[in-house]
Amino acid sequence: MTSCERIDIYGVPMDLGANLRGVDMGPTALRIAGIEEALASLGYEVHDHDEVELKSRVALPRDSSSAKYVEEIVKVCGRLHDIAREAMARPCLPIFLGGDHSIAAGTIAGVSRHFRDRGQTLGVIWFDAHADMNTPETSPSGNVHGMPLSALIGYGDPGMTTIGGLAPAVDPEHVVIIGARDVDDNEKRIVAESGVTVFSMKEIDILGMGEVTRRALEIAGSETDGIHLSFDIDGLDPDVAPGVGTPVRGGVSFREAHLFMELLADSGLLVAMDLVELNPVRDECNRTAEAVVHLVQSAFGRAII
Ligand SMILES: [Mn+2]
Repeated sequence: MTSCERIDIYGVPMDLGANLRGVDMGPTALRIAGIEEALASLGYEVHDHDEVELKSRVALPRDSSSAKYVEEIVKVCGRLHDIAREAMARPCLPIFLGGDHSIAAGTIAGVSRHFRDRGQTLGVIWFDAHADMNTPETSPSGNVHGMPLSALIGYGDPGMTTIGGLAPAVDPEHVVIIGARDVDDNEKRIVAESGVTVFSMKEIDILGMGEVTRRALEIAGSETDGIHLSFDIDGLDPDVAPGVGTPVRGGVSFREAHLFMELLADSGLLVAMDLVELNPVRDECNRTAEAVVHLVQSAFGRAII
């Protein structure tokens, strides 16, 4: 189970960081798939705060810079920092429904700030097909959803790296990426020099998900006071999760993801979660959202026996 009996859900329908539109409908799809009821059925007190208000790209001038829409994204992330910090102090376990992955630059900064104010440390597990460690200089696309993790550890756009004012937001020593299989060439250099630990699909294949999760929990959880899971749905194999903007073949299977979530629940270390990059436009009758809700239940302690 988790550290808290209360779960607060926030929808963040932001698609400014992604290339394809549609992830702004992610929160709605997860609600239709029954995320609130699924968590309530496990005995949690669940509060849904509806959508965080933000501008869609329709309301903004077209941006084709090396970090598209970054000014607006930084504003939204600043608000998410405050929301996450307040939620942690409530106390509750916040779940942020994206939206594209750039929102994690705000949510994780806010959760980390809460811990730091108490002399504590936050670990991060970044479940993803990508490393999300580009900077405006290295990114081939300029899409900011490929930059939040590097921003959290101090690389990249000055607005993105200083959300909430305390930079870097997290210590790379306690950051683990799981499921990576598509890392840009220039991004590889940042990954290597940053000090984060990466368990790519190769390690998952060789070691098995059980051992990878055990090691990940050790790195993100043994010298920290809790783990923020930033779950990019594209980390799952496209056969399980077709409803994403950037599918990459050869991903984490349903069974592997279940095992990961169950072991995370067993650890008791989960303190906050992002569920991002769900794109209902690409989905088949909402089955990706339904699979995700099923997996989330495992992370919150639904046991087989
Ligand atoms: Mn991502």
